[in-house]
Amino acid sequence: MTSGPRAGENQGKVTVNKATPKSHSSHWGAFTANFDGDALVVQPFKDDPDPSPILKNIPSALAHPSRLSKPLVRKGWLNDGPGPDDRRGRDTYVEMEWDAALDLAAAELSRLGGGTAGQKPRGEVPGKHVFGGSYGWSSAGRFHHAQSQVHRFLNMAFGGYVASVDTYSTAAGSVILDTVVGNATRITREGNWWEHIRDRTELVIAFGGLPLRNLSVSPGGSSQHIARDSIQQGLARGCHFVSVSPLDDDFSAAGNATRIRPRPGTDTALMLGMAHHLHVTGQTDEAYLARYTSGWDVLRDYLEGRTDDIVKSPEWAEGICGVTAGEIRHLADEAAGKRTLITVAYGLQRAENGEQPVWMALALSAMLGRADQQGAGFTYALGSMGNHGKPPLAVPVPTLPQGRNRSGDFIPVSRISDLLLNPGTTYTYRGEERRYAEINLVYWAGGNPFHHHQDLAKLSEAFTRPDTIILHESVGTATTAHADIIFPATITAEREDIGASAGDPYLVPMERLTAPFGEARDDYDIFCALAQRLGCLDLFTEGRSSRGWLEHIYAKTERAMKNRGESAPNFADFMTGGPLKLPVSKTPGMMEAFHRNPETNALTTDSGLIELYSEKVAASGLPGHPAWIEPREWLGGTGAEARPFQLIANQPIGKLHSQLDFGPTSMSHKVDGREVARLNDRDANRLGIAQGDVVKIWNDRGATLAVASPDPGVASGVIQLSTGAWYAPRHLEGHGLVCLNGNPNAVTSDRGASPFSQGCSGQTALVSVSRIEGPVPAVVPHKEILPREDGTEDQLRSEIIDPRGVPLDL
Ligand SMILES: Nc1nc2c(c(=O)[nH]1)N[C@H]1C(S)=C(S)[C@@H](COP(=O)(O)OP(=O)(O)OC[C@H]3O[C@@H](n4cnc5c(=O)[nH]c(N)nc54)[C@H](O)[C@@H]3O)O[C@H]1N2
Ligand SMILES: Nc1nc2c(c(=O)[nH]1)N[C@H]1C(S)=C(S)[C@@H](COP(=O)(O)OP(=O)(O)OC[C@H]3O[C@@H](n4cnc5c(=O)[nH]c(N)nc54)[C@H](O)[C@@H]3O)O[C@H]1N2
Ligand SMILES: [Mo]
Repeated sequence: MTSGPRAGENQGKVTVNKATPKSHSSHWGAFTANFDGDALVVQPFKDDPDPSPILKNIPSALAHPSRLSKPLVRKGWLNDGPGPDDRRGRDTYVEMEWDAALDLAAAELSRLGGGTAGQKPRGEVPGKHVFGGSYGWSSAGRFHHAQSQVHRFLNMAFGGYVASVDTYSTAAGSVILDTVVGNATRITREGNWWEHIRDRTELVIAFGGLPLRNLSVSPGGSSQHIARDSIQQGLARGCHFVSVSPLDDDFSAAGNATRIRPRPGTDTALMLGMAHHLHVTGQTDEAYLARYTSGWDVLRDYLEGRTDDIVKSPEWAEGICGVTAGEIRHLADEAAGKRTLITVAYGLQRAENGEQPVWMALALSAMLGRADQQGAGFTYALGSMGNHGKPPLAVPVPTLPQGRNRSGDFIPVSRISDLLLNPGTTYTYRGEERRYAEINLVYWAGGNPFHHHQDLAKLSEAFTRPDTIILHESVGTATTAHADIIFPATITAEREDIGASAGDPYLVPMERLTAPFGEARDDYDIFCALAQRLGCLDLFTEGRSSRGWLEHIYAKTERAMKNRGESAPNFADFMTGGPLKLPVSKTPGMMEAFHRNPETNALTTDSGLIELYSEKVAASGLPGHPAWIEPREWLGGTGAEARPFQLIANQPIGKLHSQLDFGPTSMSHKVDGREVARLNDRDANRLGIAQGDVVKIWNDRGATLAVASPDPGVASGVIQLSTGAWYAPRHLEGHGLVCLNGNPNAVTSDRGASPFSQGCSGQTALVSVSRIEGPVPAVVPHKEILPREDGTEDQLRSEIIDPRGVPLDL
């Protein structure tokens, strides 16, 4: 049986034997850890063939000066109560005791309709003014997954909330694949591609490359990094790798690969040129196209120029993408003659018209056919996430049930600024017209929108609009500096959990390594304390403590193992027994089954086939087939006259997103604490920019500073600045608002990828680049991103009981 709920159970009660090594996990790797004196010693999981250097960031989190130890409340909110407030982002914060801060938050939740879900008036849409989308990766560990926790809490306290759909990772790509192959998740996850690359594939064409830095990460926990070995064994067997990318190091395994550098955003034209060549030279697999696809005739007409008088010849493609017609023909010929795998990284679809390169790559692989050959075909985002291309698991992994969201309202996740700025206005998504809700309360836990969203000046403006913003965070990020009530959250090292990721072969017990920092509490305990005040504690906890929940969610996996006749330890033994190997599924994946029999295993598309033409897409106003659509910001367009560089804002090598940006691996990739931007060496020469110069990267949306690194491995006209630096906007004489630390989202655009998917398009942006002359301001250290006030709580206590004259009704 489980023990009863104990809200705030961590407080002062934790004793941990710190010397014994314990099992733990992170999004970038499983590991064991123990203390040697005060130092946390992290050892990669013994069965991980290629552990990530990002593991070295972990000890820095334990007591970093940016950690939050007590609840904080924004001074303006304390003084004036809830309401839109343009001081957000430039206000100071006051420390409060837990009970007082929880009372404040509970009063505000109850003012906005929070309380026992069952007491809602009939007919009212639950939580319609509460935005709980709360996008973000938080930490590995499936029970303390902050996003699940906040969703569950809002479902229990309000009966629902305005949610978010899709991800910043993939939205344009997922929406199009859902439409034209029926299920984006299944085509991404079902297929043993790394094994095939090792043993069978003859040619891999990787749009966006196969960067090992990205493959170090799997959401929920990562135990085995197999990409490097698989690629190297494939190379040794004679498999040819072609990395199509503006950055040479997007193919980063040792060994020879061919590199092709199209202009960013033009891969669809390159693929159309290949397709045209295959078609006119009779190298298409017409039998495959007839049996497995619909709409080939429409795409063929488009290739031939029958619909728009433009023949999509390799010469036409060369004019757009900059790759010579000869190279395009050569690649198409090679693909037709070999067992070819085509993959497209997420990065390409995080862009305007991001649907098109994904859809066209699928079409190109259909034209090549080879349904019966393992190791040939199309797979989505093999180079983007460590758990793709591995066989799916045969048993379910633990997750926290989130309850039911009865609101039914949502936004496509990257519409956050528009939601807050334009309530009541309409937009389209997947062919439907929708309307933005009016939001009073934003509740965020486990994400950093001032890392992940684009056009951060616009987001800052959007965050002035709600009445109240409540946030759980473990460190003082730029998002905390825009919130009203901040609850300090523990990090995984300070609690128990279970690490798991779809497709990752191990279930990893995450033992507690140390006591919580200061007065930080688990997200679960914070929600328990609020649920208690709102009268929905039992609903939220179902009578379980954290450990009770862990036992409960582990039981599902344990049962499934036993049903298959495999042994599984009981919960207590599992938690101290190290990573548990899980069985993998032998059931054929979606595409394999479809290829075996497209009638009995039809896809869940309108036609049951791979759609090279889609009525749904056509009805949304886009061309109904994959097409070259000129983006607003690209190097071949008129915008490039004023802003001659294409920024690539890709994933950082030394960290996951903004997490542990202060850790040693992350810091080793910076100069003087500032993010580094790489640009082509000849471009740098031309502009008089030398290694180590600080440059301003800017456009009409904003500006950010970075340290220049000229590099022949970067395509001409491209400047690469990875995401992750903590946003630190400051007014600089003569320059306006500039992020001193090098966050690229100061300059990216938050326009939707298209009216169909409304996906994040933040991977690229046209910018100007110039060297900063004269003295350069220092970076803002992590610990100063959130401005805190000293010891004023007592003076303010009289003002904090009753923010808007609304009595606490408990
Ligand atoms: N320009 C541009 N922008 C991008 C991208 C890009 O390619 N280009 N990539 C996008 C992509 S793919 C993604 S996924 C997003 C990532 O965006 P996010 O997922 O928002 O980024 P993280 O830095 O992982 O933010 C997680 C936050 O949760 C906090 N946290 C960690 N553990 C816990 C916990 O247990 N409890 C609580 N309460 N908080 C916790 C961390 O301190 C951190 O601040 O960024 C997107 N933004
Ligand atoms: N180390 C590390 N690994 C990570 C993450 C991290 O933060 N750090 N984040 C994880 C997450 S949440 C996600 S979603 C995935 C993201 O996976 P991706 O989105 O695939 O990763 P990115 O690095 O943003 O993009 C991959 C590459 O695409 C290339 N690219 C960009 N635009 C174009 C284009 O128009 N054409 C071509 N041919 N190439 C282009 C860029 O050179 C870039 O390096 O990574 C995961 N892995
Ligand atoms: Mo992502």
